[in-house]
Amino acid sequence: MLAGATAGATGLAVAELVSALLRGRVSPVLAVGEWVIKVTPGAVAERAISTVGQADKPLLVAGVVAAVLALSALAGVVMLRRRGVGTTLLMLLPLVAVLTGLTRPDARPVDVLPSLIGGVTGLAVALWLVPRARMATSGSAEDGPTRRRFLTDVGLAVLASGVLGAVSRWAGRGRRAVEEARRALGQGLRPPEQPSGVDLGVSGIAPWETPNAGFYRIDTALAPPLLEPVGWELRIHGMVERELRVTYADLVDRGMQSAWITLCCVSNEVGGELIGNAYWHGVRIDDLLAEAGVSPDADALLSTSQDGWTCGTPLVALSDGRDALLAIAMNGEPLPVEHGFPVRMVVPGLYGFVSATKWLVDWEVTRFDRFDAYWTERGWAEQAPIKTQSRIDTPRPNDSVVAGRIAVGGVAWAQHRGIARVELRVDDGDWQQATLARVPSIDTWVQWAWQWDAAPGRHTLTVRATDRAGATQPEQRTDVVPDGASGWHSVSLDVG
Ligand SMILES: Nc1nc2c(c(=O)[nH]1)N[C@H]1C(S)=C(S)[C@@H](COP(=O)(O)O)O[C@H]1N2
Ligand SMILES: [Mo]
Repeated sequence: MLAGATAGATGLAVAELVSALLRGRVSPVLAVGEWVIKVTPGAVAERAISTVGQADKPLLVAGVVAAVLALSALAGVVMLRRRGVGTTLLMLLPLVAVLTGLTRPDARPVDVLPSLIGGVTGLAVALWLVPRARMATSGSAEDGPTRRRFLTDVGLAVLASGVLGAVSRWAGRGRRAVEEARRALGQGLRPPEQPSGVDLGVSGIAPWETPNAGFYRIDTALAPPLLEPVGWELRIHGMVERELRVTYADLVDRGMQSAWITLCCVSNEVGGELIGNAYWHGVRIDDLLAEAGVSPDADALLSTSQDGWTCGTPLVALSDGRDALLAIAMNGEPLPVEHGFPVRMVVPGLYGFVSATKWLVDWEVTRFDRFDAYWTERGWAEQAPIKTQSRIDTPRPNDSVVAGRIAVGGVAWAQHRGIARVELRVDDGDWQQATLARVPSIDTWVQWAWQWDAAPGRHTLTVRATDRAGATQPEQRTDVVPDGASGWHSVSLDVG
């Protein structure tokens, strides 16, 4: 039991350490704890809270740790008789952590690493200690010294786990401090009110407002930079009349503007999901640039993040009156750390890699012929306005549906030009006009729907959109490199 529990403790400590080093929002223990909260019936949770009060969360965490130690102890005992069964039991623990972690909407592939590495470490410790435990308790004459050695090994492993645990807490302190600062800033914010008519209420279409937890994330950072608002500063320099240094408090004092803006990645394939729509709250970029006084010879803003990522944005797009924002809040919450806390850029109409710098710290007003930004150096375009796209969200490819009336629906986008029309085609039939939902501006995606009288057989649905400038999406499929995919999205399925 002692050998098993020690293995469990070591595994836990290593998992916590890996998670802290990856600056994960949740460690495996917390992920399991949050999952327990999620699946606990409300009445039970209510009773638990009224019994233990504010101690509910620490108790839950302690409970998860205790359960891991108890199950590892059991696994240790089982391993004495049936090694395979004991090992399997021990491996179930990290597996549960991985599975509960993956049910989170913000789950990423790297999130499996802490549990995996912790699990392997725990197993190694068990395979090392359990045979010694057997020797120490075999009842022979040499029991004394073997037992002492076993206990020394256990002591060392427990000590090592304690040190690792302390180091993990120390390594995770940056993330905790930043999350605390975020929470404090969130006090005055409220969730946005969704404009009426934006959601058609057709099941299967992506919700018009993308929740933060489900918002796609693209960046070059393995662990997100951790910046505290106090001490944050944006340096504005280059071809300007006045260099400026703007603090977080300066930004807040300038007064905020809010806008619904759909952000989208150039790597989004036709029909892809690297797109989301949020309510952004921030300071107008054109105001700040006007205050710095931009030289008439400049045509670009080179922005740099704290981790050295760069992007080049045309000054025209930042000063033609559109809602280009230095955003500090997303959907009524301070920016999530993964989405650029404390300050990022959002520019309607341009792909993220040329406009949406997260963890922003530096602005240089310059000329495109004087630099290559991060992705431009790697073969992507220098300028990249968003291409008009439309996507079928329902039905899904290869769904089996019954003949009759079927709701077909999805989203279409052409940020800062706006969507004028969405059309549907069944197989090689005529184009049919879809119904469009309302939108508050030309800067967001729009939901569309169309009623299909489906006849039995295999069918292919194809969608195409036309922007408000009158341009219809070309049929020709192009790759995402260098400036975004084009082509029509289609879905094939069987109607029975
Ligand atoms: N600092 C930094 N900002 C960045 C990136 C990055 O790699 N580093 N990626 C950009 C790209 S390619 C996109 S599509 C958007 C994605 O923003 P999101 O992760 O908040 O959805 O952020 C942009 N801002
Ligand atoms: Mo992107």
